[in-house]
Amino acid sequence: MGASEETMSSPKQVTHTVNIERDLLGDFVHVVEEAAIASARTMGQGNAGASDQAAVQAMRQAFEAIQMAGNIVIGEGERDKAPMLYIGEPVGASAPDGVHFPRVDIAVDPLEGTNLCATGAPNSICVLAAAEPNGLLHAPDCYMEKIIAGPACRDALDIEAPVKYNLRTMARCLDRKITDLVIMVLDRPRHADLIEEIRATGARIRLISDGDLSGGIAAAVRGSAVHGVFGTGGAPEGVLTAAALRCLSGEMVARLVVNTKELEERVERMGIKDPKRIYTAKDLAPGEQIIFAACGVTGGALLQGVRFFGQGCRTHTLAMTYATRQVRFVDTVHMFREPGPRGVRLY
Ligand code: VTB
Repeated sequence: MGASEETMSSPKQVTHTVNIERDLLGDFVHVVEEAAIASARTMGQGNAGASDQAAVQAMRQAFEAIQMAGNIVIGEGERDKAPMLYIGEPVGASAPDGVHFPRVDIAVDPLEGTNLCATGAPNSICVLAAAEPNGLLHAPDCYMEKIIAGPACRDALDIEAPVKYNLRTMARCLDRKITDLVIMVLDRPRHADLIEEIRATGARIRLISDGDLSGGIAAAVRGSAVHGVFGTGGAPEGVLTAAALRCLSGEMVARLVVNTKELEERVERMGIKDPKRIYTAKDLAPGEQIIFAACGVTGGALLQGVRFFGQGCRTHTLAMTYATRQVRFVDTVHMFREPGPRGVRLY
């Protein structure tokens, strides 16, 4: 270990030389792994609330060991509604007197796709994003209209343009025919017109019952067999998607759906001046340092689910950083006890 690294390991020095990505990535991988293991134990039991609860508790507990002054900016809800991981909750280990841990804003979706987990369907994941203070938009818990695609479509899509225009552009950017595109859309009545418009272009559609966040990440990773995500889903999921897309250099355009007086007031109270503003990934996750971590609960397009075996389990995590440009697929064997005669498998 070099002299400078030794200095870094002293908590007293941390505030002077904060590097969130380098110092906290491993800790955050552990957090999503713990949440995934806990919720995976509830897979298929048909109780989405219990699956979510398991993830929330495990995530909250894992945060307690991290040397950081964490602040939940996107979480389970407002303080009066969510006992844990509520918006504004401080998380992290308590610092000894005179020591200042680095300040980190954190967005969590402890279990994205609670119904997917509860029914054993693919693509449920445990997710978090972290950045320096104000590095993630404090989005209201409302809907967001989104178009998400990979790096080939950077700066090319327009949320105000017709669906046909965006699909043509995507096809051109990806150097393929529209009929070769696969577009993911949440299967909801509100998307009936959108689905018709996509079908009319000849593009192929994959309807999903939940999880436009994991779909959005998949769209920005080559080989996932998804080229774009269109439609309206959660705004908090939108911010998490944006954090991932910044790390993957993907394309995202989005707009909040503010369609009631109450929402208008809420959005204004949150300091959002123009509710019709069109956001890019950078607007939603403007951080200079960003960590994104997602661990598979049930296997899907991008990540394998948690696999339990006699003495432990195996998890699959996507862990990325923005400034230091790392994309890690982390395959972890968690041994609950000393491995028996079968030991550890290669994969
Ligand atoms: C959206 C979507 C999520 O839940 O929030 C959706 O972004 C809820 O939409 O990925 P509805 O109100 O139409 O059910 C997810 O699918 C899962 O959290």
